[in-house]
Order: sequence, then structure tokens, then C-alpha cells
Amino acid sequence: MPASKKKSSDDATRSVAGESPDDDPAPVLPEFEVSDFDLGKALGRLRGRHNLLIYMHDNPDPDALAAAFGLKRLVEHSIPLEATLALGGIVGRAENRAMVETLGIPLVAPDALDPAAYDALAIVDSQPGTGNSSLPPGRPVDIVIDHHPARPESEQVPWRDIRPELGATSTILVEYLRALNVPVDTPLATALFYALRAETRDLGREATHAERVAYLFLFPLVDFHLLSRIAQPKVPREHFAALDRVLRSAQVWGDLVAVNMGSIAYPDLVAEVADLLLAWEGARFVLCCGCYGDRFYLSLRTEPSERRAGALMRQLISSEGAAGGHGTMAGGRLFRPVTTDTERQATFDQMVHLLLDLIGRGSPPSTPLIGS
Ligand SMILES: [Mn+2]
Repeated sequence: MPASKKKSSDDATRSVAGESPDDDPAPVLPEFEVSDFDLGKALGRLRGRHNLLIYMHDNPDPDALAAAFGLKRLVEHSIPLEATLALGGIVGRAENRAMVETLGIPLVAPDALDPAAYDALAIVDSQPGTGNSSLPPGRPVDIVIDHHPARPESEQVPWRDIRPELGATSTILVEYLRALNVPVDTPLATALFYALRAETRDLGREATHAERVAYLFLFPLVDFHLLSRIAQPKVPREHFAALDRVLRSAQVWGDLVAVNMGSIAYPDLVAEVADLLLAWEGARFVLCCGCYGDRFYLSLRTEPSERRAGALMRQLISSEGAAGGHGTMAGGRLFRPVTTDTERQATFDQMVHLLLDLIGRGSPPSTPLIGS
């Protein structure tokens, strides 16, 4: 149904620019470009299905959470179907936990789920075959929506919308919701808005015109008090102790700063600290490593002038683990268990020297980031 014929008293349903009556002095939004993806056809293929299980990458970040939340809203609004969000790993970072709790994003842990009971599967902000999700092996996937480079495993997926040129997967979901005039309520708008902010560091990292358009569309729908509770969360005392340890352990090799964080409280702490350390004026590359249980996690950040984090991470990990990422940010995990302090240090040293080799820095001596 064309948007202009749809009557609604809810401000939240205000949609694309140019649809307001002439006497409505609503501000004009920037051009909303519709991609050539056939959303109607994609949704049509799901007719007759009853329940959709939506996966994200494990230890989901705000972009994954918001995209999954948005997809649930989109399909439930468009077809008689119920969607469930499957949580692989844990939501660890304080901001992300606050996002889930404050906005009521309904996540179900895999132990409580039987994928066989669902007749459709989706994955957002990741793809089949990456090794970083809890997708049940061997089951065909019906929907993949992502902004990471396309993988061969995604080729056969009927609803396949992969746009590596975009800064966030959430941008695609905003486009879908707008295209079909799906009401975007406060929690969903706030989730998508926070995702755009977090994923692009306030539109400064890998954001495109499409992210800016999505941001402005969501802006009047956001609850900024809720947003503030997410972006400035309260943290336990242990968080400062962990940061203190990390900052004292960080080492500098020329323009690379790297840290072996040892045992970490949650997997995405490596990404959180990598973002923090990139603030140092001398850093063009940041590598953070840490173990959650016996799983060895890596996070890599680069300055925008060195946009090859994804490729570097894939080379670092090669066939020994799962790697993903794009221009200035990437993550990875080793398949083999890493259990002792000695093993962690040896694996860290190996990764740092491999990275120094890959970026052509040789083997400069290391110095502590801060004086001891
Ligand atoms: Mn993303």
C-alpha cells in the first residue's frame, strides 16, 4: 500500500520525505534511495512459514542486535509469522547489556531453543560459514542480511541482501522498514539509532550517505533518556580493575599497540579495549587478545588510513580459527583451546609478530604504553 494512503495517528509511522501533506511544514529529509533489492518478493517467499529463528554473530554487538530486532518487527508486521532472536555466546559489554535490558530486546539462549521447531532461519550481520555464529550446521538458511564481504556459502540463500559498501547492517533494516511503512516504535528506533552510532563511531567510521539518511530518519523517534542509559551505563568496580590491568600490560611496537588481556570477563571486552586504545595518538594499529574460558579472542582496529583490518585478521588467523571484519575493525577467534598463562602469552607473541610482519614493521623493540 502506498504510504500516502495509509492513515495513522502515530507520529512514529511518519515515513519517507515527500509524503507529508503540502501544509505540513515537516523538515525535509535527505533523499531516501531505495536499493534494487526486491523486498516484496523476498517476503513473499516466506508466506506459509510459521516461525522464523533469527541468528546474529555470537556475542552480538549493537548492530547485530538492532538488525535482528528490526527484522523481527518487519516480518511479524508483514506476514503471519512469529520471529525469535537466538542469542549465541553472551551479551557482555555494559552498553550492550543496557541496550538489551532497557529496550526489551527479546533474546533466547540456544539451550532453550530447538531449531528443528522453526520452519525458517535467518542470520543478520554475519553469514553462513563464518564460524562465528550458532547457526545449526546443515540447515539451509532462508535469509542473510549483512554488510561484510559476501561469502560463497551465502550464494544459495533465497533472501540474500549483502551490502559490504554500507557502514552497518542496521541501515538495511531501516531501509526495509521505511519502504514498507512498518511502524517504528521508540525501543526499535532507539536500538537502530544506537547501533548506527556505535558501529560507525558517531558516523565517523565507515559511515556512508545511507547511514546518515537512516540516522536522520530515526532521530525524531529516539528516546534520548533511554539512549543515554545505554551509552553511559553503570559498571561494577571490577570493570575499572580490568581496565587498570589492561592499560598497564599494553605494549607499543612503533605504531602498533597490543595487549594480552589474559583471562577476560566476556568475549567482546577485546573489542571494547581495542576501541579505547585506538584513541592513543601514536596508534595506527591496535591488537587486543584475551581468553574467555579456553577460547582465544582477537580484536584488531586500524586508523582510517590503514583500511585493511578484515584482510589482516583473516591472514593472522588463516585456517586456525574464525575471522570477520571490514576496513578498520575486525575480530577473530582461534579454534584450538588456549588454557594456561604461558600458552596465552606464546599465542599473543606469535600474533603480534605475525601482524608486524604483515604490516611491514619488522621486529622493533617493544615499550610499555604507560610507565610502570
Ligand atoms: Mn555490523
